[in-house]
Amino acid sequence: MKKLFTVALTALMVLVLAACGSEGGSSASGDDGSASGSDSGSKESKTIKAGIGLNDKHPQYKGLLKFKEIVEKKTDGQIKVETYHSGQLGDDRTMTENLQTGSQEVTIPSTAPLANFVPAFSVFDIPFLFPNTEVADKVLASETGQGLLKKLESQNLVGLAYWENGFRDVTNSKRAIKSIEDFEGLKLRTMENDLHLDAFNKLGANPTPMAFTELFTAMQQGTVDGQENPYATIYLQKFYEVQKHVSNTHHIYSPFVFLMSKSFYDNLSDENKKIVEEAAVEAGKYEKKLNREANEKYLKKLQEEGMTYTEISEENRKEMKEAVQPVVEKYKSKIGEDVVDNIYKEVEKAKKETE
Ligand code: KDG
Repeated sequence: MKKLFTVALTALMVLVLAACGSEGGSSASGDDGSASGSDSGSKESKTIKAGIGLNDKHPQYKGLLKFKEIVEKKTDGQIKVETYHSGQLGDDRTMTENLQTGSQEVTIPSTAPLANFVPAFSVFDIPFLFPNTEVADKVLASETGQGLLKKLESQNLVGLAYWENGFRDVTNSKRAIKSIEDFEGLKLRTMENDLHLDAFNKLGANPTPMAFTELFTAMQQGTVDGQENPYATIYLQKFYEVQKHVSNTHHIYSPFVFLMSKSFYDNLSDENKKIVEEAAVEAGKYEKKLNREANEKYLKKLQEEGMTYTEISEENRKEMKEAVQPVVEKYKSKIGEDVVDNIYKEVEKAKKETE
């Protein structure tokens, strides 16, 4: 009897030890972040800290949530994406510097502030460069457009995709903008970009460069009379609460660039590099779709919120374009003669293909 008890106890202890061993194994593989518990292989467990300047209502943030969904699903939770909006991690310049130092992994600025890191991106600040979104899409997808993204690598940045901010329109609290004369003396906030500054000087305005995160307060306090952004931003950031007039100047088409820290990207496995690359492109298509739908419907909503809309005639728009042409010549060498010449060629090619 006693022997039987000893054997049973020994068997029980073996079973208990075996169970501990496997739990230890599963918790060990769980530490690798292999949520499915599948063969761990060389699993990597990383977190992407992603921040933008616009708020959580904007298509840009919805696009970022789509990126998060795709990456976390395709990496089986190995890579987690933390999302931040409304400048919680800083303004565009600060967040881009965060990527360079490695304290943040993703941000999605407009090309205008990005030109402070890679001057060639100022090519997209050439006023009236793109006549419509069809031409913009083709040029950004062209060898010239994609080639610009490569220039980011020298700044410890990786440009994974172009997303869309959109055609920019002027708002202000003083007067209707119908012709070039109406810009005279207007205190207009511009993005932190010298070409924008010079262009609005040429139009007769009194421009002030300012981070996006400071803009609403500056308009509220009258530090600036006006600003320029796409309708979606004007509406979703509630600029109608502090601005009276909006005009369809459509003076610039702003791309966003989905930026990743190069030091982070380089340390990803080849499989996960492919996942983040494809996720940035797929989420960008989603963001562009939402952004175009938003820009279609929000001008009407701005008027419903009490803003006065003024249509710019083609003749007056042509006069504005002619007035700022000398600025383009001035910045050609800073942007790169080849970049400017090639982008104009791509625009002409895209115009022919979309006529
Ligand atoms: O982070 C969002 C900004 O990059 C974007 O809104 C820039 O259009 C812009 C502006 O006016 O600053």
